Amino acid sequence: MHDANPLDDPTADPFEVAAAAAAKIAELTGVQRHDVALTLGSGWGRAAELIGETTHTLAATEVPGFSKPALEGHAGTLRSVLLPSGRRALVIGARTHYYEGHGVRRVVHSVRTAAATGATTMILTNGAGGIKEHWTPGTPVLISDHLNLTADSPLEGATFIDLTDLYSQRLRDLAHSIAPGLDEGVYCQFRGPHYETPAEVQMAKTIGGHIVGMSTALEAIAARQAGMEVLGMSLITNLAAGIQQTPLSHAEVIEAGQAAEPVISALLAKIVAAL
Ligand code: 8IG
Repeated sequence: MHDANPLDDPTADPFEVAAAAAAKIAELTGVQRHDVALTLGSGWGRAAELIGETTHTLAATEVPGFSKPALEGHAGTLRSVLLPSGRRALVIGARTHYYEGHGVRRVVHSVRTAAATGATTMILTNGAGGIKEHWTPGTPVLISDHLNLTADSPLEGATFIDLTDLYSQRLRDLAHSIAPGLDEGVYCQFRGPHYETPAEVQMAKTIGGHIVGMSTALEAIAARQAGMEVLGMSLITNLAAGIQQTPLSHAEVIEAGQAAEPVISALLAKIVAAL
């Protein structure tokens, strides 16, 4: 059994669905506008508690266009958080991955909804594999740029969007001012859900990639299209296939995420406080 999703109607306008979702969030929370939005991926969840006071928690399924979570441990919630500054954060704990096969409109719906609530800053986080050997599991890395290897785009038709400064230099400078040792890397989005072969990891390295993952690039493009400033951060939960000598396991990824969570969540909270 499944509920109809308005985004599955090919004649629907995805921006109208996002506007309807934002209106629903305003109705259910009484909060008319949000200033910043955060998508919290594996390992980053605790940041929601550290950035401010959660005043409302919605099941994503209450809001038009959102999908049921595909993965246990990916809480399907949207939270409205009151920041100490008085600003409002929308915390998205309901990511739809490209590999779920529902199409790119569903993948970027949360980002478009965030923009429709008024958010002008989009913080995208994820758990990912590292190509640089010194990135031990638990290392947070800023995303400096991306390679979109999905062969897809959230943009439809002749929509030409400049991506030169997609991962905002201003926000990366801000992050560095809070965590001077923070490393940066180019994020490679693969389709997944399989992890890469060692040869694919070598390809990613050769073409300039440092981080391998299955989200974020498509979301970042949609955020830029919506006019938002983007900050991207990866938690390296494993070294990419062939860089590490043992097979990758989902359990290992979850474990590394849990161990690093307090540290990286505190880091992210400091960044949000400085926005
Ligand atoms: I966590 O090694 C996590 N997500 N593509 N490769 C890809 N995605 C990931 C990986 C990884 N680790």
